[in-house]
Amino acid sequence: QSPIRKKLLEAFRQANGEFLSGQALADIVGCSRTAVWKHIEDLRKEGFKLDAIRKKGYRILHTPDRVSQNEIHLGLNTKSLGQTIYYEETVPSTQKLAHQYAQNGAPEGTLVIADEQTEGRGRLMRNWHSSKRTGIWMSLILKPQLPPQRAPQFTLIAAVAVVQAIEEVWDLHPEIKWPNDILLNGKKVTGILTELQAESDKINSIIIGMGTNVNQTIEDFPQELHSIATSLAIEKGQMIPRSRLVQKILEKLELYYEIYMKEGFSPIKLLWEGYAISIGKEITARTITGEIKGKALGINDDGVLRIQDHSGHIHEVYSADIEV
Ligand code: BT5
Repeated sequence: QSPIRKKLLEAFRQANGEFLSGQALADIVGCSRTAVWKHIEDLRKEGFKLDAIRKKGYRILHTPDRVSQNEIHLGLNTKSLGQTIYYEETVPSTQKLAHQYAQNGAPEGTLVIADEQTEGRGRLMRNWHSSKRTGIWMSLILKPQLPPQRAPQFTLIAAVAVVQAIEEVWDLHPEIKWPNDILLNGKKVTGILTELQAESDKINSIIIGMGTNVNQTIEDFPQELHSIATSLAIEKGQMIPRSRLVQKILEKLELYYEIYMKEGFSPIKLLWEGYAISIGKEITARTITGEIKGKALGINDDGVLRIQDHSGHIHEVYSADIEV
């Protein structure tokens, strides 16, 4: 992504659908009018629709439903999250790629996003179905100066951000199933996978993988997911531009990440509890070491789930699959 392209898109964003003259654009981005024209031609090739009217200049009429740097940067209102974007049409897994970028010194806020994943994964190496151009498959790199034990909280911060983004952009009302599922009408619309590169006492990078089903129809999912998965389009009854949602998720995540770094986990916890299902209910938690049945009391200040079994004993569960 050239800096000129980024400035150009930012100028169009600020113009908010109004015309900008070729000269004004040239001044803003600091290049010649011919160079501006070339960039505009490139945008057209990528599916942007631009009006060009003599004496008035250019304006953007339509942005394509793609999730490459251009579409995301046009209208992105963040300081650091998503300011660096690596977009690929197809990758095995954005998570895997983000690990590599993080290792090679990618700055905080770097986003890795793809239109398709051929080996998308969930927790415990499960598969994450990521069909082409239908969803948001992305991994975000953060570099908080924190001890590694704080990492699970990032799944909950991300969950709050995604829920609020979906609420604000599409007026749907998702719920969170601890620790990492976002549901609409009881079916999974988003899964979150938080991973770490850390030393014993400090985090180097946190990699937050977020997979959201956006424009799938039910036939786009494999049979085994029909009863457990849904997409925003299925719930809303209309197709949805993915880049808008990516922007909103990044904006919300930046906001709550900042609050979290300043004020700690308690403000996030409050919000999270407002969206959580299964708190206060009888649940079964399947962990890798066994099953715990009991009442979900809530999460503690580390984001750990507390379950009281029938003998009254309280278990603290770091990761599990929950059944209500
Ligand atoms: C998750 O795991 O929910 C975390 C998913 C994270 C995916 C993102 S996409 C970008 C980044 N790159 C990656 O490679 N991964 C991350 P878990 O809680 O283990 O749930 C996995 C289970 O969800 C599977 O076993 C299926 O039952 C179900 N599942 C698979 N694909 C799904 C989909 N597209 N929608 C809903 N459910 C799905």
